[in-house]
Amino acid sequence: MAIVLALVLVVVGSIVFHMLSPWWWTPIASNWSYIDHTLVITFWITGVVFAAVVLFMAYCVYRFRHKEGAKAAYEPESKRLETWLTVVTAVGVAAMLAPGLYVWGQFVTVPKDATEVEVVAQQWQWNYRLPGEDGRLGKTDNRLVSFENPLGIDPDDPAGQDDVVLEAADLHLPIGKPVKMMLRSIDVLHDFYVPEFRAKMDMVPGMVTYFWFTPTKTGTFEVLCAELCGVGHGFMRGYVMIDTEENYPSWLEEQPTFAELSAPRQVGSAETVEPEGAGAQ
Ligand SMILES: [Cu+2]
Repeated sequence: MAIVLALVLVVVGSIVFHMLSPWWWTPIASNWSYIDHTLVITFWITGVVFAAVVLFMAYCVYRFRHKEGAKAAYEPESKRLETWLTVVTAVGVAAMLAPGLYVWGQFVTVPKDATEVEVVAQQWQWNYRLPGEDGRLGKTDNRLVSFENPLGIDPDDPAGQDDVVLEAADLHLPIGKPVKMMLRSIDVLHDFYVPEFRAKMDMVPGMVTYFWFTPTKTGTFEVLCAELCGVGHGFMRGYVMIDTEENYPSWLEEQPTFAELSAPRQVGSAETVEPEGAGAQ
């Protein structure tokens, strides 16, 4: 009887904990409420199956408890039961997978009016690149990455000259505008994750992964790396600020472009020629 009670308590306790849990997801700040719906569907299906299986166990422990003289019947196969279980399991698994595939299709189908925003991960910081006035991002190549050119932007591509470069800085985005997040890594695997946007994706060296979303709330949202990427992984954090449409342009204007960042550095390197020569003596 104690085991029966314990099993029932596990079910009731799990449901109560789920309902009253303080560890619930953050308020959503993007268009991806679909992601939440898929999670709720999964919770329902796994929750019902979990409760049914454990309660069935409790029932069996009680109903078929030891009785003097009672003998267990040996029935290794039951076609009816197997068919029934196979069908129910298949339907349950399909019901969990189908919504995910449906949402995934939308997650990577970028609307035409989305602005391209590049996220460049490295050990252990977040860099970003926004298109300049031409609305296009210039070409990049990881072989061009250097101290002067941390994002590896191709200096020969005119489209890249006006690109806004944010090195280890916070990203700002305007509210209500769809953005295509293009994810790159210049060293190891990382994963761009903003819980409030219900969006995350791996960043793989040598390729560009992407998803899109529309910010629906202004505010400051934390960026986390969701892929163990070395000793600094836990400190690989940043912020995305969602600005109002009026505030956004004033922030954008103040950010440096690739051309601006390259120019003073060339002057700087010319100036350092003399001290270098002096140092050699
Ligand atoms: Cu990382």
